[in-house]
Amino acid sequence: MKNSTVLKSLFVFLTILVFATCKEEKKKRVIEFPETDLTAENLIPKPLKMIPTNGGFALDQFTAIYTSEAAGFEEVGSFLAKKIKSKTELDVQVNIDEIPNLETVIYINQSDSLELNAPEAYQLYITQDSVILNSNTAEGAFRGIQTIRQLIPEASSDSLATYPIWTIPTGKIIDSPQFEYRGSMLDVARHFFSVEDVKKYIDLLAYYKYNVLHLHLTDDQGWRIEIKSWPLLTEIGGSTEVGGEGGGFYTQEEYKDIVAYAAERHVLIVPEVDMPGHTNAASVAYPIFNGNGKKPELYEGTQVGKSTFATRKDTLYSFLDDVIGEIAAITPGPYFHIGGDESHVTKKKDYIYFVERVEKLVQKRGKRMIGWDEIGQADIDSSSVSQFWASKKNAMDAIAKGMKIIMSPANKAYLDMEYDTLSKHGLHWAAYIPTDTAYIWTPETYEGIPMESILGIEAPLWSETISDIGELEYLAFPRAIGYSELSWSTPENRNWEEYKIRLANQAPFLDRMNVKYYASPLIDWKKSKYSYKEIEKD
Ligand code: TNX
Repeated sequence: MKNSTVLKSLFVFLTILVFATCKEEKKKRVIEFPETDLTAENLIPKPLKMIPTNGGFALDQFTAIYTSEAAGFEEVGSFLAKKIKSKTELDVQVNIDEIPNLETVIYINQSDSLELNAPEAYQLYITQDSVILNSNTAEGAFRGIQTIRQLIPEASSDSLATYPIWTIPTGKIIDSPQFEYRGSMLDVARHFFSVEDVKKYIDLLAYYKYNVLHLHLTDDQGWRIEIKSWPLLTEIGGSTEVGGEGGGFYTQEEYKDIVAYAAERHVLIVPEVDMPGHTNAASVAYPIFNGNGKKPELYEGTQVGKSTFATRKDTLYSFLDDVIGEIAAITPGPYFHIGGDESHVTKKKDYIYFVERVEKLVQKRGKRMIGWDEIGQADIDSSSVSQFWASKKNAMDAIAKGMKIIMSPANKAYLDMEYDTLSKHGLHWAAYIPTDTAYIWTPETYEGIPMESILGIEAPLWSETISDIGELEYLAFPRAIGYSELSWSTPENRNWEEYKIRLANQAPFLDRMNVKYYASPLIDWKKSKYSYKEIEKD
């Protein structure tokens, strides 16, 4: 930051503080806060450290937001203002020139403090008069405002003043994520989900401080991303889905719209083209690349492991160079996922040859390759990433190459597994995963994968059994909320008995967002529109 900018923000900040202090006396006369306890708030994921000071900050019609001028901070302030508006109806102004009859401020400040050296670290200092959010980066500030959103009560306390006040407990929060990669995956290939559905999922993930949405864009049943140089991929390959209910695909403009929407929420999109298995839709569009010796036909079933590419054809790699090139060009994030799972009809040596050649194509576009754990069998670079879903041996092989691991063990982290035998949707080939099982495990030590090799955690949502947003929400929530805590919070800060109370208190938020979550009977939901009994009835 330039010196003049530093001075300017310091000036704004001091003006606000002086102003807020002058007003203090008046306010104290008016507002008598009952004792609060910051540590008892229903924050998910649980912050690293909280120090309560038992007072109250009044969010009300006299609150304004000020932000640092550093890149991205004003946007974070405006995002918070919008969310405050939708929760409370308050019109909180952002960076207004003239300080009006102001009582309290939320100041979102860029700070170069070394204590905040992780890019997503933030600190919150909440007093009677101000909420000061410090972070090195706009990304960290964005995580911090999720905490502020969660601290704003659902209802105002109208007895404290003649106008409504939302009381935020005072104290200090020092927070920073345990893992840098905190993701969920959505399979838009088995069933297609609209841009609007994907945006809603991103909104929900961002609220719980996720920073990655991995989109499984292609599979046997459908190709869902426009490739301008190979138009039949979507024209033919995107024409159907599991059950034959229509299919669909994203134009590049729509995909860019998703990427931009995610970026505003500091969420990265990781695109996946799943190959050389899971390629039936591509082969129907362009049969010259088919490698299983059968005439490819559109597929609307749910079996896996029958398709493959002709891995020894050089033209295949020119085709994939185009595909990877076009997608990489509209994906600002550092990763490109090549799938690589369940290539049961690809000979092992052909599989390895394929993965090694495709890795070069990904690197040529300046991206890091991610693949399902099978890719660990190939001779690939330490910069590539293995997504551990089934085979510990494959994950260990990847680690031996210096690769990082994304933890997605199917029996713990798969959002498409049924909760129990009564589940309305889902599969159970890996396990039943009730809400507690999804939470009570330790990714840090799971299966002996060393902590220093773990890039993060991802919860994949496969869509064989779900075809609309309500069904998606049924499988994802509440479990995705638990995975946010597993990937953000330290093991010492996680405890099922205590977590389940914080989870129960997510019901008003989920209801307000119209999320049709599974109201697990293990949770004493605070106030749920979708009670367990209702679910049993329908
Ligand atoms: C396995 S997990 C798959 C997917 C299925 C999923 C269903 C993985 C890398 N492959 O093709 O959709 O099981 O749970």
